This record gives sequence, structure tokens and C-alpha cells, in this order.
Amino acid sequence: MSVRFDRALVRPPGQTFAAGLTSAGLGVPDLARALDQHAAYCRALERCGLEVVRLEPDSGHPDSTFVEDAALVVGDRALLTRPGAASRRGEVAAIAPALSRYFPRLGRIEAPGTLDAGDVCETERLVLVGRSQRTNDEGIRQLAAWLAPAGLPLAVIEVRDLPGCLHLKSGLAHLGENRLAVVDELSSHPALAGFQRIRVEAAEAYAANCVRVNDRVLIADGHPRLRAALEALGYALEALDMSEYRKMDGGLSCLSLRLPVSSSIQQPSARTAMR
Ligand code: CIR
Repeated sequence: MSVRFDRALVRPPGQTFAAGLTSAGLGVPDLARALDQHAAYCRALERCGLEVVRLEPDSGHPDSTFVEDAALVVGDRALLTRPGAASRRGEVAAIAPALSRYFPRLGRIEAPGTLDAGDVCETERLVLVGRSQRTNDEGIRQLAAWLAPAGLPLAVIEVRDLPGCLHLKSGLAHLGENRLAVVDELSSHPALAGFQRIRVEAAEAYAANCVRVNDRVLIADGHPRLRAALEALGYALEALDMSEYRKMDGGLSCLSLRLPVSSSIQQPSARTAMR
């Protein structure tokens, strides 16, 4: 079983995309190519059965295309985060109006807490959270309090010193059916012991950030071993070229905020593009 989604919020990259934060050392992203890749990503979400709500590009926030970090949706509730990077804090106010069309009340992480939702991985029975360069202990404490009414326990995984792992979900993805795709360095973590783990070898670590969306799994193109492992398990894959987002430390999950079917308190205006 996995959560079913019927809608995704996305924000195409703006003109300042190349000025975002990065440690990848892979060069400057090409905006035209990034826009093409974003359009292909949206088409893949539509093939998964989602309505894609495209927010306006926001050049005031170069990293704003990574919408997943600014808010967390669990079931029928949404939480505005407080990103660890100061340059990203304004993304939260920019996404709040779009989210409040679907969620009457939004929770909020308050200072001095920091939380990037790229550090949060929901599974069937617990929520995994990364203590990372962006998410601190106070942010995790506030997240635990917010999750408590849903009866979801939290397990903390340290990723601060894990090379190439900006966020927890840079190195791990929940695939449904009690399965995780996970990089070697994290696979023996005690919090993951009860899951079937699909190990992602170092050479393909970037592909650990794959995304289960309804009956398909989105995976970054060019990772044949993980691809074969997932196909052998019966997953239908959508392989996507992510080269320009990888240059900015971004992966597949960060490019959308996926809304579960239960959160669909729709208003007619929600179907139009919005800021
Ligand atoms: C950043 O450093 O914040 C962005 N350039 C990349 C964020 C990627 N988000 C994610 O992995 N959840």
C-alpha cells in the first residue's frame, strides 16, 4: 500500500535559478534545459494521474522551484516549514496562499526551529526525519509535536556528515509496500530495520531520491542498476533527465509538493495558476 495522490504543486524555475545554493560542483545550469526538464517532470506526474498546479516562477527566490522543502503535507494537514538556509525562508510565505486553498489551517515551524521538508519521509507506520545541515533539533521537536495527533511516531536519522546528502531524502525514498530505496551508508540504520531495503550503490546514489506516485515510480535517468532492481520488483518507472537540477543539489522529490487524495478540499479557483 502507498498513499495515493491526486494533485501536485510545482513551481518552474525562474530567471535566477542559477544563483541558487549548490555544492555539487557540476557547473552552471542551463535555464532553457531546466524548463524543458521541468515540463517533462510535470507530464510524468500527469501520467501518474495527478492534476499539476503550476505556481508562478519566483525569481526573488532562486531555489523556489524546490517546492518540497517549504511545506510538508501529511494526510489532510499541512505544515509550513522554516528552511535552514536564510535565503530560502521567503519561499514559505510565497507558497502559503496556494496551500491554504486546500488546507483550511496551516501549521508552522517557528524560530529557532529549522526544518526543510526534504528531510521528512513519511512511511506507513512512522515518519523518518533527517537531522541535517538544514534541519535542527528544535525543528524536529516541533515536527514531532505537529505529528502527534496523527499518531505517527518519528525516527531521527543523522545525515549532517553524510557526503552528498543535503537532505534525508537525498539518500532514501519510501516506495510503499514497506520498502525503501536507500544508499549504502544509511541502509543499516536501526530505524530502517523493519523495512525491506533496496540498496543503492555509491555510483548511483543520486537515484536514491526517487518518488513513488500512485502506480509509478519516478527515477532519475542514467541509473541502470537501481532501475533494474525496481523493475524486478514490478514497479512501472518513469525515467527523467534531471541534469540541470542535480547541478543545484536538487532531486526528483524536491520539485513537487504532492497532495494526498484525502486533502482534496477543492475550491474552483484552485484549478487556475496562482502565485
Ligand atoms: C538548496 O540547496 O536548498 C537547493 N539548491 C536544493 C534543494 C533540494 N531540495 C531537496 O533535496 N529536498
